[in-house]
Amino acid sequence: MNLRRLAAVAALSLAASAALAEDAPKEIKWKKIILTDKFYSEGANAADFDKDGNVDIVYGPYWWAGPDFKTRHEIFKPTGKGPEGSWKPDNEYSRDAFFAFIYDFNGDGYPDYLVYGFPGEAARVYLNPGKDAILKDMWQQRNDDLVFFKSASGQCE
Ligand SMILES: [Ca+2]
Ligand SMILES: [Ca+2]
Repeated sequence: MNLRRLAAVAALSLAASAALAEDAPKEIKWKKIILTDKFYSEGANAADFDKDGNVDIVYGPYWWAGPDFKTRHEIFKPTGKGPEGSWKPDNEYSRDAFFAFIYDFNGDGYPDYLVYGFPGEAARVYLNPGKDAILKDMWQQRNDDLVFFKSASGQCE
């Protein structure tokens, strides 16, 4: 990239940052919502899984529908030895859902769920079944022929 182009990109970045700063709310408010009192995962994530325009939350084997997050839906059976398949929060790690990532792996427009188990355990992809089937907890586990990511050269990562 030549210096003139680099300067133009930097100027655009600064202008965009300034515009965003002017539109940013002056006061950020937080609302604490407790999804569950059980320990299922070290990570959580958010996406509009049912495409109703409201952000939903995924945490371990479940997702909660926004905007009130009161309805819990199962993606997979939790495997912890604690109550309702949970893990002991004081001396266990979640072995089946350590990290949670969201990506549309099959390109159907619905966000899918990539969950990493505890280091050394399996990572799994759960495909979002779509608007009608998602409320029936019909997520499909897939580990076979999905091409996860390609680099700019077309190589699978
Ligand atoms: Ca939603
Ligand atoms: Ca998808």
